[in-house]
Amino acid sequence: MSKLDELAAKVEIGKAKLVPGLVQEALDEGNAPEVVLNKMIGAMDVVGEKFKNNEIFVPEMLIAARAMKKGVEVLKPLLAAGGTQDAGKVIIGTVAGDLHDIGKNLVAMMIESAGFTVIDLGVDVPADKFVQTVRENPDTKIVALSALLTTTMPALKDAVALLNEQDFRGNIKVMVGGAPITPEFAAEIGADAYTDDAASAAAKAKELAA
Ligand code: B1M
Repeated sequence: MSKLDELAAKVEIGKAKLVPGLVQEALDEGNAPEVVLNKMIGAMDVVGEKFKNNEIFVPEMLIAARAMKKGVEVLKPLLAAGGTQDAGKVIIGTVAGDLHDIGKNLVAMMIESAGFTVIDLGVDVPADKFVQTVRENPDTKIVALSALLTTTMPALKDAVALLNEQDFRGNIKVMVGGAPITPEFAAEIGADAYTDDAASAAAKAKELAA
């Protein structure tokens, strides 16, 4: 079994203590950080499929997520080896009712490495918290919202709608993303941009803030 396959297998079964070492070994074998990250994302897709098929349950999903987070910690300095220039301020969070944060954290990390100052509001963020945080940070350039559940797509819609009503809306851009979100849905709810992964989110943020 290759080191990458071994890593994926350990992420799948949530071996948080072994995953950082395996990430390092995969890097030492010459695999690019992005390749190692994508292998772990693939492992989480397998976890999701097994959950959908009732082969595993929420606790197993949770320990797999913990293991992946440990692996991402090893990759962070390599993936986020970005510029130091101040591209502006970005407020990010996962919308109300949604506790998924691995993708949001990756987006935050890549945006930060693109030179932005990131205010991460965490998960389960009520719509008015995004508004309040923009008011407290009038130099905000972008608000970035993540949603991972079809059941929290309405919360994403509500948060964007609330942002769209504000007097400051002309001064900020709103970006959305997450597995169930589509470019069509993003346009329909009045967001300025949709991207489907963390690297393209960072590139889009630079474009929007320019
Ligand atoms: Co959840 N979960 N989960 N879960 N979970 C999914 C999302 C699911 C697809 C699994 C499945 O059934 N196949 C399914 C959703 C189905 C649906 O809505 N259609 C699901 C479900 C049902 C649930 C619960 C409802 C289960 C239950 O309780 N019965 C529950 C809900 C809890 C809640 O949020 N209220 C739940 C709970 C959990 C855990 C807490 C156990 C755990 C999360 C832990 C954590 O995040 N700290 C968890 C996990 C781990 C998953 C899976 C297995 C993995 C998610 C993940 O981290 N992926 C997931 C299945 C899957 O994704 N394949 C699943 C890796 C991550 C890098 O990808 O987050 O997609 P992702 O981020 C990507 C892109 O989406 C994008 O960039 C990232 C890649 O670069 N992106 C953005 C994300 N945000 C972006 C923002 C942007 C731009 C791009 O701009 C602003």
